[in-house]
Amino acid sequence: TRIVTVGAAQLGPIQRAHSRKEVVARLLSLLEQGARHGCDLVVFPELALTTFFPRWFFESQAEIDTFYEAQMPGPETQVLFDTARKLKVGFYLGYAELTQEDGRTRRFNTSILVDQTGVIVGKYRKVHLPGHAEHEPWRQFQHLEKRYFETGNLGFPVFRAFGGIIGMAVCNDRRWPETYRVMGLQGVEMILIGYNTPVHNPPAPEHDNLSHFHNELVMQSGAYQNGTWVIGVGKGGREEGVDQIGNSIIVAPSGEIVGACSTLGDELAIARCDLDLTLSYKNSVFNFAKHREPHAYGMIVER
Ligand code: CDT
Repeated sequence: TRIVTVGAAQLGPIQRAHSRKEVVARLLSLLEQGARHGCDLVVFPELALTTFFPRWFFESQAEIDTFYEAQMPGPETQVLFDTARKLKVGFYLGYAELTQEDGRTRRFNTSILVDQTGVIVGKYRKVHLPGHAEHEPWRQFQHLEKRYFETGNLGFPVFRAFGGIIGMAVCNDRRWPETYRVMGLQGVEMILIGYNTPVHNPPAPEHDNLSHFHNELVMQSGAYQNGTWVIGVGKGGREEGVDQIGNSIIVAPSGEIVGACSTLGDELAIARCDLDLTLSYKNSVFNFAKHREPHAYGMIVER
C-alpha cells in the first residue's frame, strides 16, 4: 500500500470585502486541522485567495489586477509555505497568476502543488476557460474567464510527489474527458481539482437542479476510466449573492465517492487514499497499452 492522507479543504464564501489576510487565516486553519488529522496533502479550491471575481465586468485594469498574485509565494501567502514546512503538510492552491512572460504581462487561472517541505513542485494553468469575453448584461452575473485569463500554456503535466504521480486541473477542466485521459496516459494516480461552480448557469438554467449530479458524474467517471484518485474541492454557499455548489468529494479509482463535505462552509473531508488501488484498473480493464485503439481516435485532435 502507498497511503496518501488527503484533506479536501472546502471553503465557504469569500466576499469581495474580505482581505487576503483574512482568507489566508482560513486556509491556515484548514491546513492545521489537516495536520492534526494526519493529512499529507490538503487541497484548496480554484481562486482560493479571493472572491470569484469573473462574475463582474470591470472597466479598470488596475481594479482587475487587485485579484491577481504577482508573486507566489508573496508577502501574504508566504505563511502558507512556512506552515506547510513546519507541519509537514503539502497543499494544492488555486489563484489568479499575473506574470511577465515572452516580454508581456500575462494572466492565468493557475494552481500549484506544494510538497511537505514547503516547496512548489508543480504548476498548472487552466486550459478550459468557460464563460465569455464580452460584457453580457442580460446575465444575472457574469462569467468573464475568457476576458480575464489566457488559455493555459503548460498542457496537463504530472508530477512525482507524495510517493506517486500527481496531476492537477482547474474547475471547468473536470467536465472534459481529455483532461483526465492526457494525465491518464502519463500514469497519473491522483488528480487534484479546485473549482468555483455556481448553482445557476445563466445560458442553461434547465441544468441548475443537476449541478451536483454533473459535478459527481464527471469526476467519478474521470477517476474510473483512468484508474486514478480524483480530489474535487469547491467553494460553497452564497458568495456576493451567487450560490456555489460546494459538494467537495474524494473519489477512488473505482469511481466510488469515499469522502465528502456535507456543509456549504469551510470544511475538511479526509480520506486515506491508497495509490496502489489504481493498479487493478490500470492493469485490467483500463490497461491502455493493451486495449486502447488510438488509430480510431484521430478526430479528437484533428478538430
Ligand atoms: N470556474 C469554473 O470554471 N466554473 C464553471 C462554471 C461554468 S457553468 C457550467 C464550471 O464548469 O463549474
